[in-house]
Parts: sequence; structure tokens; C-alpha cells
Amino acid sequence: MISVGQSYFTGFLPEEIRKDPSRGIIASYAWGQDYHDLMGHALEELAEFVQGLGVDAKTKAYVDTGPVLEREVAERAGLGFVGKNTLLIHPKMGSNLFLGEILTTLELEPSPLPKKLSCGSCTRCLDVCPTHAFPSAYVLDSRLCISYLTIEFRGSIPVELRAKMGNHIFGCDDCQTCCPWVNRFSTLSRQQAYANTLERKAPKLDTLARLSETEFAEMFKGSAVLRPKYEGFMRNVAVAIGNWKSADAVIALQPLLKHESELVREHAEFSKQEIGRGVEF
Ligand code: B12
Ligand code: SF4
Ligand code: SF4
Repeated sequence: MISVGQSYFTGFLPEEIRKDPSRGIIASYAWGQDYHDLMGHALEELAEFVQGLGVDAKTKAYVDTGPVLEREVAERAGLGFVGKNTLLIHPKMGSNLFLGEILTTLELEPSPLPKKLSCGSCTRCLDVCPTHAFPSAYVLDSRLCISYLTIEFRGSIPVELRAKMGNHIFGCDDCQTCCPWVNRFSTLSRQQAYANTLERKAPKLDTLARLSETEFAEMFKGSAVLRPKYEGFMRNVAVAIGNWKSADAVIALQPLLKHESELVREHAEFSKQEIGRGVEF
């Protein structure tokens, strides 16, 4: 097995943007072109090269697409170590990297393992997680993770988690942006296709609330943001507006209160009540 990491780090969002409740924050892995395509193509090319190295060498490339324990494989291949936030941390690049693999029948010498590194006594990610999704170091309760709730989970988000989701509308980077390894060692990706404009990385919530299904598909074309589909994404926007808590938020919420989807309407109604509790008009 050949384990490959590709950086998607194109810079941090400034703190004042990340903390701006009128904006919805999109996790950095989904700012640009979908990695399944971009890294997938690069791996296919590498797989072809590997095939050429041996007679009858067979290959199969994966990036987040099959039942491969990608972090464990990467750690065993010497790419880095798994941190307390459960992510693979490369000692010179941080954790903002996608993992992919090439399975091959070609006989290869294993890479020498680098010095074993670790988190040491740091617990920042465990302390920072808004939903307390780590019952202990190296263990994540996915049901509480904002990444799961905003991307993979279909249906009504548990009400007790909604306020904790803040302005995250797609994925979450909090347990990485706080990480000293990420802060010290993240190196910029050579793939410009992973970068994007501010309005795409942290769009204004009032603009998002007015998106039609066609406009949503157009705005996020070719990116991983399409995964929760229109309904799931607008549900997330409704939750984030509820956490904005201002008179502007009440105005922004209007299109979602009469949205075609019952799921979106339910979240918008809940957010309306939440805003009402926090704002004096
Ligand atoms: C399911 C999944 C999620 C779930 C659960 C994540 C998790 N930490 O478990 C959710 C939706 C929450 C998620 C979120 C994210 N994900 Co994700 N996700 C996956 C996916 C598809 C499968 C992981 C999985 O469940 N594997 C199966 C389980 C069995 O494996 P495992 O958890 O590694 O467990 C092994 C060991 O840890 C150990 N083990 C685990 N538990 C226990 C318990 C005991 C008792 C013992 C003895 C051993 C043990 O044994 C297991 C077998 O080897 C992988 C892709 C892949 N195929 O690996 C991406 C992947 C892990 N995700 C990725 C990313 C980028 C993210 C996010 C950063 C996205 C975002 N910004 O929102 C967040 C990060 C959240 C976080 N802190 O982990 C990247 C991580 C890259 C990296 N540098 O590590 C991956 C590798 C995708 C990729 N190809 O790049 N993800
Ligand atoms: S991605 Fe966010 S919600 Fe999920 S474990 Fe990390 S900090 Fe917590
Ligand atoms: S924040 Fe600290 S504990 Fe968490 S992964 Fe980074 S070094 Fe490890």
C-alpha cells in the first residue's frame, strides 16, 4: 500500500471573519474543488506510473472512497501521527491534508518510520470543541461532531446541539485551527484549486437564506459542499441564523420560515424563537 497526503491548506480565515455571526463558515477542506476529483486524478496518474514499474503490477487508487482505514495506514506508512483530535498530523505540514492510497501488487520496500511524535501534554482540541465531541483523547463521538451534523446527518438536528453549532454551516475546523502543529507547520498547498474567495469560504447568511436550489447548485458546483444537498445545507443555514441573535437575523430568516422544505421550516421556526429569547426589539 502506498499512502499519500495532499495539503489543502490555503491559509486561515481571519479571526474576525470566523467569529462574525452574520457569516456562515465553511470548513477549509471544502473551499475549492472537490478533492475526490482533484486528488483522485492525481492518484490515478501515480497508479499508472506504479503499474509501469513492474511486470503485471496491479493497482487500485482510493481517496476517502472505500473501506480503507486511511489514518491508520498513513501512520503506519510514516506520514505522521494520529493526534488527540483523531486526525493524522504530518510533522511538517500539520493536519490539513487529504489522505489517499494506492493498493498494489508491486513488491515495495517499506518506508523507514520517522521518530514517533505526539501531542505531548496538549489538550487544546479537546477543550475547544464546541459540542464536547471527544469523550476522551483519540476518541470522537461522531453523533456530536458538527462535521457529521452538518454534512452527513439527514433530518432534524438535536435541539440541544443547535446553539453549540455557532456559525458552522458546513463541516468544522475548530479542533485543527487551535492545534499547535497546524499553527506552526501548515505549509501552503500547491493546488490553487483548493483556494477560493472570501464570499465562498464565509458567505453572508442573509444571502444564503435566499438561495434557490439552482443557485445553490451553481454556487457550490464541483465542490464537496453539495454533499448534504440543498435541503440539508439550508437547514444548517437556518441553525446558524438562529445563533446570530440580532434584528438583522430576524429579517434574514424570513425566506426560510416559508421554505418549501418542512425540515428547513422547522429549524427556522426554532431559530426564530431562539432569537426572540436573546434580542430586545
Ligand atoms: C467517518 C469519517 C468521519 C466522521 C468520523 C470521524 C472520526 N474521527 O472518526 C466525521 C463525519 C465526524 C468526520 C469528520 C471529519 N473528517 Co472525516 N472521515 C471519515 C472517514 C470516511 C472514515 C473514518 C472511519 O470511521 N474509519 C473507520 C474506523 C473504524 O477507523 P478509525 O476511526 O481510524 O479507527 C481505527 C483506529 O483509530 C483504532 N481505533 C479507533 N477506535 C478505537 C477504539 C479502541 C478500543 C481501539 C483498541 C482502537 C480503536 O482502530 C481502528 C481500526 O484501525 C475517513 C476516510 C477513511 N476512509 O478513513 C475521513 C477522514 C478521516 N476525514 C477527514 C477529514 C478532513 C475530516 C474533517 C476534518 C472534515 C471537516 N473539516 O469538517 C472532520 C474532522 C473531525 C475529527 N476531529 O475527526 C480526513 C482526515 C485527514 C487527516 N489528516 O487525518 C479523512 C482521512 C478523509 C481523507 N481521505 O482525507 N469524518
Ligand atoms: S470538527 Fe468541530 S465539532 Fe467535530 S470534533 Fe472537531 S471541533 Fe468538535
Ligand atoms: S490540539 Fe494539541 S492535543 Fe489536539 S491534536 Fe493538536 S497537539 Fe494534539
